[in-house]
Amino acid sequence: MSDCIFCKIINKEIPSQIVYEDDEIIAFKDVNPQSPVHILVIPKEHIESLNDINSNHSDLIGNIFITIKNIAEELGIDEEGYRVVNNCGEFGGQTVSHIHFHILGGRKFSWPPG
Ligand code: IU
Repeated sequence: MSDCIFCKIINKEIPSQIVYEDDEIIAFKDVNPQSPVHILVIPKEHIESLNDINSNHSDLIGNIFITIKNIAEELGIDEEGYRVVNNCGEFGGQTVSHIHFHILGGRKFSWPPG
């Protein structure tokens, strides 16, 4: 999608600090980190939100979560633990309309979220 900031990151029209990339997924450092480790994992396909996934995306979503686990291992946050967040829609706090999964680590988080 031409006016999507994350599509521009995927297409390298906007620079980002990429930590992982394959044919269908890219992961990069969040520009406004909320924890010592804050990575965004996104599909290259422009899917607006969790509301827009369907059974055709089953493999993609599975691969995203395997990628999340692998990145957590590579960044050394797997043993102490980390948080994976998807914000969906206005009440969920979604600000970028291209589905993304936050990996947050390097500090202890509280529950429930605000
Ligand atoms: P949210 O779940 O939609 O609120 O998260 C969007 C995230 O995208 C947020 O943490 C931003 O800091 C991050 N981000 C980014 O990393 N690079 C950008 O160019 C933009 C937002 I715009």
